[in-house]
Amino acid sequence: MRPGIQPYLLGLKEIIDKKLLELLPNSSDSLSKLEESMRYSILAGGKRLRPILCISASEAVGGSLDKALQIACAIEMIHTYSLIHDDLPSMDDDLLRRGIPTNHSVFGEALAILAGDALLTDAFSLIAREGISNVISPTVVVEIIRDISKAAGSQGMVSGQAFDLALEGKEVSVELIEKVHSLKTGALIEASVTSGARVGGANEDQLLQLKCYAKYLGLAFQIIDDVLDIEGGTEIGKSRGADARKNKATYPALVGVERARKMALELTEKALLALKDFDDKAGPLRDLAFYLGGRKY
Ligand code: GRG
Repeated sequence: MRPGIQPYLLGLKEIIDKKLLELLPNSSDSLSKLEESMRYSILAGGKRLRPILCISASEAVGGSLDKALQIACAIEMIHTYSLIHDDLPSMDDDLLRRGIPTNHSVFGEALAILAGDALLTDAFSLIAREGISNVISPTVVVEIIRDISKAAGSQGMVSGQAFDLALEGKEVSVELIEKVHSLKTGALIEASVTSGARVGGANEDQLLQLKCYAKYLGLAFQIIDDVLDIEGGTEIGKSRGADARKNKATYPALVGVERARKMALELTEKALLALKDFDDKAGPLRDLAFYLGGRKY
């Protein structure tokens, strides 16, 4: 890993956190439990991987951080909604997320559902506003909305989650796991990269290459996530061993931890290869692939 990547990630995380705080609704009404519940999960932390990917993809094609920042934050809001809903009693029924009690354990199930709904909906409003104020061309904004809504909805993350729930306890093939992962996790990661690339002014070739990078990266990320569910320590911020307890179909459950790690490494190499035509501006994207392929949390 390039020595500068940690400060780069930390620096970006700080900028993203500050902007998220600014973008979240904050009425002076101290009774607004909904807003408190939204802030609780957003400010609980997280690696901010998707917004960082969005910004780094924009920079890789010559775009600026400032222009991509609001879109990047909107994607993090969509990701956080998915985590809140994923933890609900009717879904994974988890008590710990990002190292603290899950949203519904603190605010109750109804408010957790609403906080997720509000984060998802507000995110699209924030994206649209970038077009209205002409920070980004309205045509590009529409393309971004199309990419992100497809990735998050019934053709992406939501259907991946539905498959995931339906497959609990069933025997599945590696191909099927891959399909579920690419919908549940991969789609939003891909949209984070393409959105950033669009903001930065990517041409069609660059978009295709970055899509390819994101596809491999997303899969490697998910495989390592499954491995960490078995091997990770408290730093993973959620209850370890949850996949096995719920009889979830995962790579390490099917092919073993060692083979799963090897697969993640191979995918990381493919992700890097997809960037071969990019210059040094894609350095952070390359470093992110290395980092994710070997991450410990
Ligand atoms: C409820 C519509 C709906 C979707 C849920 C994203 C998701 C789909 C479920 C999360 C469950 C899970 C453990 C997925 C595997 C990989 C993943 C997305 C992990 C969480 O993302 P990170 O590691 O989390 O980027 P942080 O907290 O760092 O943002």
